[in-house]
Amino acid sequence: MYKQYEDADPEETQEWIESIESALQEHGAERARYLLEKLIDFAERKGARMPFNTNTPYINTIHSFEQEPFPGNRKIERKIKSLVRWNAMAMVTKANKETDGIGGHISTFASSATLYEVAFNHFLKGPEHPNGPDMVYFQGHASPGIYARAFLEGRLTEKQLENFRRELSPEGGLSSYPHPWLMEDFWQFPTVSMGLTSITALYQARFMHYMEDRNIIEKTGRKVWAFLGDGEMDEPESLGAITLAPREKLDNLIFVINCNLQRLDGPVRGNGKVIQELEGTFRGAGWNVIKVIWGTDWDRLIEKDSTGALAKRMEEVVDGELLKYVVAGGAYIREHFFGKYPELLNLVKDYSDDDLWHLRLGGHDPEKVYSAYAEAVKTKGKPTVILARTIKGYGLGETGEGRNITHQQKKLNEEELLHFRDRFDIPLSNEETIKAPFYKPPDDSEEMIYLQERRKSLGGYLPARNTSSIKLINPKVDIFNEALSGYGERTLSTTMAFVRLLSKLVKDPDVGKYIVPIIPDEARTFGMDSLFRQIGIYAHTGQLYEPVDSDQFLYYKEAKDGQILEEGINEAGAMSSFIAAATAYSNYGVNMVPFYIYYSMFGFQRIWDLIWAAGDMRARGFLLGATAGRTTLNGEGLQHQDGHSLLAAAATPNIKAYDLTYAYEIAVVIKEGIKEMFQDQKDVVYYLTLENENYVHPKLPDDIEKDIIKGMYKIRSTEKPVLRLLGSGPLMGEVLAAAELLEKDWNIKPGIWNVTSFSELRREAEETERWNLINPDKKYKKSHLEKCLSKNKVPTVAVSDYVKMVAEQISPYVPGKYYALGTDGFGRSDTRENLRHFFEVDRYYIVLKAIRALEYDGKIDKSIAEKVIKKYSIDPNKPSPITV
Ligand SMILES: Cc1ncc(C[n+]2csc(CCOP(=O)(O)OP(=O)(O)O)c2C)c(N)n1
Ligand SMILES: [Mg+2]
Repeated sequence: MYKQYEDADPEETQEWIESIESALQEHGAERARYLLEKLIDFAERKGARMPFNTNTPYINTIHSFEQEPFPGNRKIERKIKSLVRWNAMAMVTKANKETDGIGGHISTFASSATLYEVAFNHFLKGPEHPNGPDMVYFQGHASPGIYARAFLEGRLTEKQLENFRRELSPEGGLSSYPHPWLMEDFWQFPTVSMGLTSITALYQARFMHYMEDRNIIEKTGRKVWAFLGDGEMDEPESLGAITLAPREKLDNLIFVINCNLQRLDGPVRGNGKVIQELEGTFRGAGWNVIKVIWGTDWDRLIEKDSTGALAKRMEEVVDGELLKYVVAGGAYIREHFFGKYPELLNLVKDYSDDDLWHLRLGGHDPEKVYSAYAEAVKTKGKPTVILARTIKGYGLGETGEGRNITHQQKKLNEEELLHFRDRFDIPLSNEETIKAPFYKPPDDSEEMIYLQERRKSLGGYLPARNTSSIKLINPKVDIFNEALSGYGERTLSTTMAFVRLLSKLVKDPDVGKYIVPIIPDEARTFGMDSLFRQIGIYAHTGQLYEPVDSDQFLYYKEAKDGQILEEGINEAGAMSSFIAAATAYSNYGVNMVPFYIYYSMFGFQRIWDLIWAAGDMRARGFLLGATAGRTTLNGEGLQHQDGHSLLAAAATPNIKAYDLTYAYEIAVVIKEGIKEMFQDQKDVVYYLTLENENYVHPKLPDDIEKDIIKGMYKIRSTEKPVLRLLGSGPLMGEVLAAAELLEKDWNIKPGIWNVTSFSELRREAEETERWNLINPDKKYKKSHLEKCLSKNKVPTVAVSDYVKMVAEQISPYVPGKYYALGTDGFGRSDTRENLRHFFEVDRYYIVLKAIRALEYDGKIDKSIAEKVIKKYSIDPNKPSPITV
């Protein structure tokens, strides 16, 4: 390294350098590396402590003499790239000229055009490739460039480009960012919530190994490519999971980080060097790191740097200053970069200021980018990250290139358009240019023929999402029999009932193999350890040790073909695995059925953004929030007790959420979920809350299966309706007890309903109401809720172990006054009984609420409520659970 410029004994230093030089010349780099490692090892053993350093010098990892030759036609590829650049820029400019403020990004793709074009022309395998397509995660806000290329390829029309960010226009438009939900046969991976690309791509690559190791798919060398921004790498999810990749030997994974050194507001690391920082982090984690910093123009200077002054200067200059060079011109660069040392000034004495300003950087040099990709795809046993230095807003002229405001630039003025046209040789007249038209050469032009041939030889166009349908054989009906027929006198929790069902499902001869149980280190909590032995925990390397419990029947069994994904304490990673499995139907053409079971509180609250992305990605699978319910999980307290995930679930468009009471409900819902997602091919995710309270589970009553799915079924009706009680999940027990008290102590007999899903009831009621609104000429339709409750305007009291808003979702659609009891506020640790009393959802509060509801309706006298309070010792001075 060049940090210690002062040398106590230069002669001695020179001797050492010469020795290594001769080793390099005579025996090559491998031998030189060996010698250096030996020396370091020796010095360290003798007490010379080496400073820890994960960095290499600030130069390209691949030296010019090691470069794989570029096989393409540079001239034609430049033409194509220029056209893609132009159309991408024109698309955003037009959209914003027409509708000011519609937004879009020009400068990001301008910086990464070469990174994408080299990949498209030489590396990314398409859907018809015999080995199967690569999976490509595009940097979300580089979408204009990806659309522009698809336009040249003939996949998108001019009209579609015109309607960029105008998806509601009658002819259809293009979504702002990659959204499979909105462009289902185009985009595969939603990437624009920064941080999610890295972690989901990592687990996608890992899931590919899982599918190969379990012999569900063949190993054909498919790759996962993730194109990322350097600013985006600051998200904890971007770096938080990177150690997984070397550990799992994911040589199918390639990250390409577009290091334009800028994010939205300014530099990523003004006072440091983001490329070096990322290199250190990735190398430390065990990745193959390829830095592509300098273009071919710099090679000559680097070769001539006999004094090491250039290397030293490259090392010391910070990103903030490097960014200044982009905008300040050649004279400034000569003075401030090269002017620091006389040897450096001398090095560039033959260069004009203009030459200095236009020395090309690595990420804009196709030959450098090509050789990095070529090495990445050949690398065995570990993942590769390419750190490519680029310029944000490259080619946008003096107002846009490299400026801090460049990210916000949404259109080009006339002068800038003309400059852009000249810089990239777009064959348009001045008159045409200023209208920013889309431009596509004739199909028989050399560049169009080249572009089509390249994609054809790589297996067709990308991005492309596979929408072809595949059918899954039904699980055998008898799998569900046990849960449906109840467990007699035996008490058990819904979690246990679910686990019993899951262990039967994995044994099903047709479906079992495709079930993917995913757990973040809570299998024992949920009583799932029996599955360890039964189906094994997936481990790419198998089990290299004898587990401490090997003498036990249920030992911790890891296996190469293990079925369980045990992700450790890592909900974000586990959810990323879920996403990979839940979209395998599209990415691999195989229906995998993930069951991701986790501590309910650490689901929606912690990783909702990933769940949202799963929705966008059209995931299909089961999420199971176990140890759910604010008062049902009793000892754990505030940070563990989930009383609101159902609210988040209700707000996520394709989540079907259920809070279930009895084992038969679980069986009915899972059976239906498998049918809906894996036979009817609907893009929904089922979310079930599961609890750990033990109670008796009866047999499935007749004819209620459809009602369970719709969200509500009748437990008991009364001859003369006076009052309704709605119970949900484990609090059904309190509702039933309250009904008994009402009858015994107060001679009131309520009707009782079990609500399996407030959100499904609400959705259907809302949809029905909408239909009625816009169809005044048609016969009035009734929602399930209305059909169940008729027009009976008796008061309703609904109880759940969640915040009141969960039950209140249906209140606009319930005839009569509606009252919800719920568990708003921070949790506490105590017994279930005390907690339910504290949160005012126990049987006594339910009775009180019911009595008061009748009183408000003028049905009974106020004095009764006073008696209720007295009889059940309800303390009016008890602290409120909702005030903080
Ligand atoms: C989680 C999240 N936060 C903020 C944003 C808004 N955003 C969009 S682009 C951007 C800057 C991106 O910088 P960088 O990753 O360096 O990409 P570049 O455009 O420089 O290639 C920001 C902050 C986002 N998309 N996602
Ligand atoms: Mg950036």
